[in-house]
Amino acid sequence: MSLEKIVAVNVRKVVAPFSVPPKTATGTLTDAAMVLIDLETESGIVGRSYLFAFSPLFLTPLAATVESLGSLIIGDALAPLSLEKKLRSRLKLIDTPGLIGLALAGIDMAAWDAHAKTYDLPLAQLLGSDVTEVQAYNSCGLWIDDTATLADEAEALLASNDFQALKLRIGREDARADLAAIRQVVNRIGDNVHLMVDYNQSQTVSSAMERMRVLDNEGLYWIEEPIRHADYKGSAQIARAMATPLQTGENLCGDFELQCAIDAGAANLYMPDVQRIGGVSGWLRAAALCNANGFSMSSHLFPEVSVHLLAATPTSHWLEYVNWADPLLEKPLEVLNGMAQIPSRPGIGIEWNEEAVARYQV
Ligand code: SMN
Ligand code: MG
Repeated sequence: MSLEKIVAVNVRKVVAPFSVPPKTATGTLTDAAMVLIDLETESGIVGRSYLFAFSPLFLTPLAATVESLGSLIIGDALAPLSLEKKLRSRLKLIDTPGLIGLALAGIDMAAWDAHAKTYDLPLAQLLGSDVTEVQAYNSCGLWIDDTATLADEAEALLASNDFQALKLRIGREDARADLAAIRQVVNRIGDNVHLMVDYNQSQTVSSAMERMRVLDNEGLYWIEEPIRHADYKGSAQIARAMATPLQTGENLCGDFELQCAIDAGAANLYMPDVQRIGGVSGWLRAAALCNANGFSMSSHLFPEVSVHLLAATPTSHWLEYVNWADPLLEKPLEVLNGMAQIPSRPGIGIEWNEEAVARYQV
């Protein structure tokens, strides 16, 4: 069987509304600014993926970067690992952090989607897994916001699709306000539900150490990114001092950074983000490292593709469920009894709702 040839990499920019706009201790998002990628092959197979630009301000440079990299693979065989190797070797001198890294991941995901479609298999099955569902926590709310309504919000987030786990954003100016928020939520949802909390890198090593002494006794499932993500040494110091697992990884760019974090003892749990870790190809290398080093691995955002990847991850832990791409999708990811369902259609299962894309395209 000869491999399909790539004939086009098409890119569109959209700005869609959030159902509840994300608000963290270190930044607020107003709209979901996304680059939609359609990678076409000679026989008409279309591989699809999307990237988050975090702000409409970065949509144009991100889309242009995807287009530039896409132009380098026109006429190439649809072989995701070989495409990735070629593109990365062409980028040695400029290096691949920032937007270039995101663009590479977007192309990689679209290539894997098309690759799985050529074999008529869901991506999880193409990767060799027969897993059909993955445990998910609802990350669509509990932003760092008005504490008065947090408990009601937590209850509503659990009730939708019978989730058994939630994530609360913390890092308020006054540590006592975080504690009050945590207790409000826990009092309402009870001990059987897992509550994760996320500082979004808002603390210093010193302030985190101080706050941990209090939060460590609250029965939290994990404490995420207390300090600046690249300070592996500081993170290790905090992880050693607390009994609650320290979770990090959404900002790791590639398996080498993951290895450095692991070597430093930066965390007890890792949760790579597929657009930062290097797409499907990068995820698979990260999954191998987590397995070899004995770390449970969760996902960050991008639930549509992450559900397939966690199915193929030896130390699979939790899928972060967000509905941010739902307005643009023909068939949004389904969650039943707190379990994200792997679609049985070929590829990742992303199909654009073209009417919605036209409405939100910029
Ligand atoms: C997060 C990341 C990006 C935007 C909003 C919130 C958060 C998470 O760190 O882990 O979901
Ligand atoms: Mg986070």
